[in-house]
Amino acid sequence: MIGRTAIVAAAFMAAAAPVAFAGASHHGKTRTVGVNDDYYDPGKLTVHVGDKVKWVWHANGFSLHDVYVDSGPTDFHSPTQGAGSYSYTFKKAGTYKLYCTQHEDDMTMTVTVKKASKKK
Ligand SMILES: [Cu+2]
Repeated sequence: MIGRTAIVAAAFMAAAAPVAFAGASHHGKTRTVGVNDDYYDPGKLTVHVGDKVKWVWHANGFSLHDVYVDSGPTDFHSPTQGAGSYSYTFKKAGTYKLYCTQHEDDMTMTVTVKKASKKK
């Protein structure tokens, strides 16, 4: 009888574990930011840890732009390009000040990353 109880307990834990994991994790969303001449649209964005931000170049192709972290919990940067897209999944909460190295005074944006929200 002890053996059987242990198996039932193990089966219960195996069944419960994925549910607990799903409750604690955040299913990431994707937010899109336009890269234009010479601004990001939107210039401010709030996301959660686990969310992906996809920057899509709408520039005319003659001007090159990129996405660089000026200050923030982590560094990342896109290639300098005239077209295409670049995606980054935020893993650390905090405030990221981003800029384009080609237009550094004019072309900036702020991404606020909040801790992953728990699903109800
Ligand atoms: Cu630029």
